[in-house]
Amino acid sequence: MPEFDLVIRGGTVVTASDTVRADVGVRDGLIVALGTDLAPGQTNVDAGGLLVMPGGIDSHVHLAQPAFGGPAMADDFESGTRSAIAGGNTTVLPFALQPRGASLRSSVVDYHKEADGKSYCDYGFHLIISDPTSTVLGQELPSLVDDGYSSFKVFMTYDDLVLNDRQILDVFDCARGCGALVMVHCEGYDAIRFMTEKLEQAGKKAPYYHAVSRPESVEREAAHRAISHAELTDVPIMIVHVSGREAMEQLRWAQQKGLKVYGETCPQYIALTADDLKGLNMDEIGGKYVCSPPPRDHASWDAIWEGITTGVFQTFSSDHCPFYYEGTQGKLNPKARTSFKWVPNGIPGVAIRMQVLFSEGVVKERISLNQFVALTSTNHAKMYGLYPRKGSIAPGFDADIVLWDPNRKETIRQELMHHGADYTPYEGMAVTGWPVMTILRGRKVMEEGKILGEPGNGAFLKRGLSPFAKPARDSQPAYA
Ligand code: DUC
Ligand code: ZN
Ligand code: ZN
Repeated sequence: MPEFDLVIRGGTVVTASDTVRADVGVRDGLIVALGTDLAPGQTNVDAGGLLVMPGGIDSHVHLAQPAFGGPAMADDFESGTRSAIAGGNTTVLPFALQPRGASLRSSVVDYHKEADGKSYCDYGFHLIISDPTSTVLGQELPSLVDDGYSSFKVFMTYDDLVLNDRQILDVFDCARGCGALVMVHCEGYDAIRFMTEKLEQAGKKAPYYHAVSRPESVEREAAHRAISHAELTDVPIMIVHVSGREAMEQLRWAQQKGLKVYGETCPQYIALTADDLKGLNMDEIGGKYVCSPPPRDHASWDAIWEGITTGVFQTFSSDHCPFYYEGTQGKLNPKARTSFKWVPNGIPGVAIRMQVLFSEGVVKERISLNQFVALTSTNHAKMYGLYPRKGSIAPGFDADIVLWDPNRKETIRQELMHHGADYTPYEGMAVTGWPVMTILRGRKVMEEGKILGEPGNGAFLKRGLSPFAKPARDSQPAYA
């Protein structure tokens, strides 16, 4: 009987801290050895010329989320996680959403039904809180955190999700009590409604005006408000999908003040611009790029890189939120043709997150290989209570591994995405660096673009508390 089930031989192992030539030995789904000249395994993979990195962890994806009467999402757990492994990911964290008036616990039970037996990769759930009643805050959240749902998301906009300031403060205070990390969608609801009404009155209804209706100031104001509320309640927060300089500088300001404010950014903020929303002559093609916050401009890309390279951002996620383009469920649905405000917000990206960061970051020498691993895997595991099970290559970790060809030149194309959406907003983008094999707990699930895994290979991850959710030692809110 060979000592190892799998040996990955002759590659360059990259973690968030080290880059070494080593073989990796896997047994029973775990990494059990790193060394040179390991004995042959039952299966042997030649990784010569390849990077051997922790599988991607995408801590911000939306799959099979309730549509509130709007167009349905283009990905369920099956297609969304298939796309994830095609892109070199082994874990995703989507959101169990509480519709207003519903119990959070029953929303989680329903979301498990969506996921059970369907996932190609491992997954955990964040909780979206849209109705923070006293039962939710006093009973449901503490018990859900104990059960492994250790992070929440709150929204500062959207009719069906927006929380007012008092509700945000209550959720923050609750998170502090139960040790959960709160992710915040920072865009100001009233400012967006005002802008939308004014733009529509002026006849400015094309998809491009989605970006005009949510300028950077709207994101900056909300980010500042969220930071102030986090300071008042003395609770760490994670500001997600930061799009440009204004919000990035709010994060940096808070971090320099010593507040525990963490940041996430995404491929759309270094690879797309608001001009993409113009389509051809302000036509409907621009709907393909409608997401929130909207993509900005080239100067904003520079600001996002400044935030990535100086450590303002800890995680690089896709915010994969796929909708169809064509058809009655698509971004081109009849209502959406009447105004940008009806175009569903969100774009697919889980299959290209890592390639975009590698190509724009590592290949262009903005970040090191080790920073790349931190931003796409290790920091997600640490931030969301999955470390030290996920996020590195060392004995004892799950054997979640991506083999990466750093020299492979590819053009991003719809047929490589394996997602449910009928388009990719990155169509035609040239990248260098591509995942050639994805290994989930020791099992090959993707090789050279072929999906080898099956729905149901992925397991639910009960997460621990985030060490990042701990307030600074000895700190207290003034009311404690
Ligand atoms: N917020 C997200 O986090 N994802 C997609 C749409 C949105 O507004
Ligand atoms: Zn959001
Ligand atoms: Zn999102």
